[in-house]
Amino acid sequence: MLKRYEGNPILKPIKEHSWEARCVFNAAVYYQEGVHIVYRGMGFDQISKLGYAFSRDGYRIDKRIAHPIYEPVDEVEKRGCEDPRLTRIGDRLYMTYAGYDGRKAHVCMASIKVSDFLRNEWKWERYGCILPKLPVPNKDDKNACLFPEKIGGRYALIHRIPPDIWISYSDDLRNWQDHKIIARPRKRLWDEAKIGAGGPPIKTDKGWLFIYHGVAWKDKKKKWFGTYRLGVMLLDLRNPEKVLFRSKYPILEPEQEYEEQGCVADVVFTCGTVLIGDELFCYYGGADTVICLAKAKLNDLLSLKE
Ligand code: BMA
Repeated sequence: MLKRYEGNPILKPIKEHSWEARCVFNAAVYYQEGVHIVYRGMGFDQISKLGYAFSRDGYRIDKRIAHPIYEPVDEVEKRGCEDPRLTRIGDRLYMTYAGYDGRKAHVCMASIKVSDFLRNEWKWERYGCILPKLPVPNKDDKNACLFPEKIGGRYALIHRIPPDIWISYSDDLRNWQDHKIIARPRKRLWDEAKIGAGGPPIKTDKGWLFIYHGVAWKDKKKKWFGTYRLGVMLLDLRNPEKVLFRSKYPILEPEQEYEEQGCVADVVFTCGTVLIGDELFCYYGGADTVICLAKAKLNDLLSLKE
């Protein structure tokens, strides 16, 4: 369903930059006169930091900053800031990401004024972990993304406590409540083991278009996770807890060498898409090692049946 760009990968690790010498993957994207890419980079210390690149046409990289633009500060993220997602609300960009403390992942958030971001002045406001009291304790919580507008008067956040996708609501973006499961893995399908968000949902007249990742078990013992694939859901505009459609088949799965071989084999994983004209540009990590692009016509995604 998603068609790969022939020029993939669009970003690779840079040996000379220790913080991104081993892999670059899982990127947040924001569109304004081009695609702003905030990506996860990792060196041989295994600590993830976030880098920045810009592409005017969405394909070719015109600018890439040599140093990280965001790195661990808080205790909860001391072993890495992972898998960013960007959502614009008003004149600010909100970045949700997984803070890793060496043991567990936490949903963390930061924000920045759009004008500072565009000037590459990294004046982040940090919120730390925004979901400190989980409905299910002692589990990872990650793969969080914000809806771009309030729903029923409140901010809404999608996140993943394994193996399910949850939603939570807030009046002030700091305190979150009403945690509910909106989607679960499906037995004997490509998303049987665990599921999680792709990028922030995109508003369309048919509903919220929501790309997600699904993981299969490696074998029948159901002990180890296997292949990561991407699928699509359509969520009700006024009540995103209602899943109107969920693809039975993946829209992208590892097939190319750069998806099958790398730091983690058999992975395609997205943290963000942008709409350019009538096409959805999906930026994704291949085998947790490189950053790639695949596209589809928005209407084709919306008219998927099964
Ligand atoms: C998930 C996350 C992603 C990664 C994926 C595959 O748990 O850590 O960052 O791409 O595993 O390794």
